[in-house]
Amino acid sequence: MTDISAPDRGHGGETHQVADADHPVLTTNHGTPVSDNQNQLKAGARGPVLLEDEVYREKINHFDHERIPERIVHARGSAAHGYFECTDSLADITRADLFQKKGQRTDVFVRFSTVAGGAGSVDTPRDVRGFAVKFYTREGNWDLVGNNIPIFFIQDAIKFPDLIHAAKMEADRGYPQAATAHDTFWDFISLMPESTHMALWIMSDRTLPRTFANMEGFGIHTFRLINLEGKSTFVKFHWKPKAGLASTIWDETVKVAGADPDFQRRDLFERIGRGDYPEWELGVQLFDQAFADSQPYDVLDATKIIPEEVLPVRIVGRMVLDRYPDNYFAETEQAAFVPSHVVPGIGFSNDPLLQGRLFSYTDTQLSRLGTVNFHQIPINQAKGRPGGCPFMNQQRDGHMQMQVPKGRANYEPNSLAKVGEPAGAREDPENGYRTYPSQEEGEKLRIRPESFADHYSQARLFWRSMDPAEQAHIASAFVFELSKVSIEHIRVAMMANLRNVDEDLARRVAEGLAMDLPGASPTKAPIIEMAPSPALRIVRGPLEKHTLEGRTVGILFADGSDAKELKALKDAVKAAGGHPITIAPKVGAVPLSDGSRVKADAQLFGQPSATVDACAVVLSEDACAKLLKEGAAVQWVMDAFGHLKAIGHNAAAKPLLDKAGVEADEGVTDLAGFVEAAKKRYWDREAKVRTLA
Ligand code: HDE
Repeated sequence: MTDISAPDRGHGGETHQVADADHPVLTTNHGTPVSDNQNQLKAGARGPVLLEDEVYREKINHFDHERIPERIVHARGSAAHGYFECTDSLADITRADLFQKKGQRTDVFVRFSTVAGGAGSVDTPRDVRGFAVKFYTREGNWDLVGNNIPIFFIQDAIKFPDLIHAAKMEADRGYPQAATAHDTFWDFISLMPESTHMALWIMSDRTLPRTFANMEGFGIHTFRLINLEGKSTFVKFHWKPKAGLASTIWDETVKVAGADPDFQRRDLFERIGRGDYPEWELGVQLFDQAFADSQPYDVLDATKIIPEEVLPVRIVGRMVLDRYPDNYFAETEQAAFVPSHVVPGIGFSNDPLLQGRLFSYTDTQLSRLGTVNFHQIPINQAKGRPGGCPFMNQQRDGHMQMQVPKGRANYEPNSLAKVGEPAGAREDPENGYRTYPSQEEGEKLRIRPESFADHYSQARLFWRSMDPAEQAHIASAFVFELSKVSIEHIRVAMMANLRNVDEDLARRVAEGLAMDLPGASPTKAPIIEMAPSPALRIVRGPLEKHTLEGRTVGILFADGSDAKELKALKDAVKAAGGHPITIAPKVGAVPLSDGSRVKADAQLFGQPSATVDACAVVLSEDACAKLLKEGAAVQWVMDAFGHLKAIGHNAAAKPLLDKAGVEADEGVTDLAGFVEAAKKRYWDREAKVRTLA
């Protein structure tokens, strides 16, 4: 019988050779070489397939089981490897290995994520971003599992399932995916005044980060650092992005979601690929009980910040991400972050949100990864020392056990050494992990402390710390989200809460919805006036960086564009540290003014201007005349203007700008002034292009 697929495969009929690294023959999982990976085993060429076909059965059986349960929250994530370097020793404050010596490096694996959407959802919804760091220290793994916002929705972990159920797609209809703009989310928030502060943060530009490299990260809770003498210092952790804080405009982020659902994952991959390594500084806010007692909020309440102006952030290290994972599933998906995994020198506070998390994460790994041996998966191994940390104990067996422990010593203590047999590992009272012996006493109670009762003062602090542009974004975001709420009393309840934050905010939201302002909701504690914290701003804030470094510049060109102009522009963008992306109506070969033909990096329809940080248009008069009739080209420029980006153009491109409604301002420039102009956004333009609340 002739096999029509046979000529494509080698090996058939050759001398017998065993599969090995030099002869990488396809095998089954059990090592049997495979002769044919194209056809099932059949009785006759056109006959029925045979159940005995192990090659097919094993392949499809493994495929059927490829997926594991996605994370119940933070399912959509992207990760990278890198290192942490201590830049300022904290040896007097903590004995944690990674903070001992300036210059000391510790490997890390970092996973960024959105919270509400499933693993296949888009990268750019309005959502909190996870910022989880696994430090492979020499004394075991420390997981600092944080977010890009320094506070949380709730004060007690027992409310977490309710929060997440309310935020995810609605139970009966199965939508919306990765969005908070729906009834059940705002119903829950409106009934939980403690989440008002977080509601302000998630309506701000913080939930629309431009890229992962442009986000801050926070440990959120108060933790402890413990030194060799056993002294404890309270600490809050901060990650400050070297690339600067940067966010997108709502309209822009919606368009990015459509154009490139993987926008932030792709950015991380490409950024690392071109050596533009994302980098953060690690900062700490250190304090003692006396400081905690002096503050008008409880440092154990995760809905509160300690303003940086009150307690400055001390920079103690930097983190560089310089390697993209080799395999998404093996590393990013199987990475198990567990906040209870700390190392000697780091401990917990009594924050009831943190304490609740200390149980949840190990538990979730068991359902997600399916075994108590998840620490043996390569990405989760404690590998802070060459050859791995010497982790040894008497825990044994379990699903997917990968280790083959030797000898009889599977219990401790034992006296097997006396007969010359290996005795296994022993405890180390001197150097082993010691919990800080804080004094605790009290009645068993299921209550919230009085010191957690103030839900509005810091929401007000946040609102009043914002730049006017950011305030307009927040008010407009509330209008947008509440307009998607169909049950009217939920909107009313939310506005009643907002009245306790700021009258102007509440009025703007009510006007935006064309609804009457309700009376303020009752408060359980007096609202206090706290000094604004400019450190909380993105727009015109201390971390807004005017630079092209690490940023992308889209250059729209077409047939007949001036070759010299194009080259000079690309060179200038690169010289300023930017990444030029040339975009043309056809990608394969674009004829230029000098007769040369160049490839474009991207096609006009596939790379809307929302996907780049600054925009330039270099056209010939003929091409410009054609593009005036091309909606995608007009939209490209219109969006660049609407998203407050710099637009550089040559003289021939001017009619396209006119058609797109571009008005002259500081950010619209000829090509000579473009590179300088491209380093920032033009917030003052916003009033011209949209009506904000
Ligand atoms: Fe999480 N969270 N969380 N969370 N969280 C999970 O663990 C949980 C909270 C955070 O990239 C889950 O492995 C409870 C705060 C990140 O793999 C789960 C509470 C903060 C990630 C879980 C919180 C976070 C998670 C789901 C209330 C910021 C993704 C999958 C007490 C400080 C880590 C998993 C990654 C993931 C529980 C609140 C950050 C179910 C019970 C506050 C970045 O265990």
